[in-house]
Amino acid sequence: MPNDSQYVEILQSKAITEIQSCSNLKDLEELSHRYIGKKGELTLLLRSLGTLDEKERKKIGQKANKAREMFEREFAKKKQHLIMHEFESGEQDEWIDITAPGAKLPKGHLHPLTQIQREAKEIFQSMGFALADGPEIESEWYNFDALNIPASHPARDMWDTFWLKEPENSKQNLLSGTAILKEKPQKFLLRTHTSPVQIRYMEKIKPPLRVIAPGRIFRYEATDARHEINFYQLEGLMIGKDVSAAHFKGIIQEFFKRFFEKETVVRLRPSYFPFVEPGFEVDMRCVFCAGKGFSINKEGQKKDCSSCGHGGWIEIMGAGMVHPNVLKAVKCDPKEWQGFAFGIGLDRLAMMKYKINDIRLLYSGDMRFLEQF
Ligand code: FA5
Repeated sequence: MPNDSQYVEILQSKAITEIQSCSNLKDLEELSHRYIGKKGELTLLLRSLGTLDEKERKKIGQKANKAREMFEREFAKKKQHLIMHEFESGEQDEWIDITAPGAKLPKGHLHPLTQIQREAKEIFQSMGFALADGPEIESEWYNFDALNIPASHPARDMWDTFWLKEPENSKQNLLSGTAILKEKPQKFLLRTHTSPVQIRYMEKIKPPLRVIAPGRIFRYEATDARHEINFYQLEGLMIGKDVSAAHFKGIIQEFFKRFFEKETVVRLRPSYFPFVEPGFEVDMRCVFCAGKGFSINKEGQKKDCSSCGHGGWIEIMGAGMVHPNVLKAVKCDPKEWQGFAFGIGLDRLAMMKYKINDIRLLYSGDMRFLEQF
């Protein structure tokens, strides 16, 4: 294919002339196929750019892109004109064939995150967990203080927070709450995790208890393939006289098995969260690179796996044994009661289940992506 500048100009002028002299919609659509269809002349020209050296590619590439843009503009203009013309001159069919089979209406479906949340809820509910909910606008007390993270605690930096402006009359708080809320004017924020629901639930329900609380949360942080500023977690809490970390392991293994419908490779590693002691994080082996941290592309080149940040594992949840101070905050005696809590990243579960390699796709609203679920 000739690909010098002159050829681009000739092609552009030929295409525009043909559009302008087109007299009906059918011929116009054919022109679209001929120039910008899969094997169209402009498409092939753009594809052949890769064979040129860098300088030529840049020069001819710019011209070819402009030619395509101009084609699309002229095409849209002409189409509008022809539609109006056909409508005005009554050329459009004015009768309806009532015997023709009806066109199928496009059917919507639930967003993959809603599907994931429902599946996870059902599994935990079948294991006897109750369901709870909490507000997305949360007070500093529930989100931090009651979870053993007082104002001066360095762990507050673990959650980059969207703080809200203080209400004018802070006594008329948006949220009802504990005695402490009533005594002390509160700062408000977009909750950074679902853990405050632990406190809200234990204020109302006394142990023994087991509960889950799925919901939306917010973090003021940079996004990448694994991080969003707005995402979903599912909190879990189980309190009893002798609930141990072994119970946690058993329940979570059973959850994974039922959720992924196969054995999955997970690992527990020690971690720190102020509201549990000891604390751990649960990682799942990356399904994109099978734990290698890289993949080999068609050309045989090694490519770092961006989904797991090259580590081979994806962090799915934080967990641990509920800290005595958290139990004390809800007037529950830690000498009598103990238990575990966990917070699962639902988006990460969706990524692993459906092999979605970038979390941002879940929030893109792109129908080509969403229609696959
Ligand atoms: C917490 O949010 C703790 N509240 C979890 C917890 C609950 C620990 C109960 C102990 C007891 P963390 O910040 O690690 O922890 O988040 C938990 C999970 O949310 C992570 O494992 C990950 O799966 C997911 N997650 C965290 N940050 C993001 C993000 N920016 N985008 C998407 N998912 C995220």
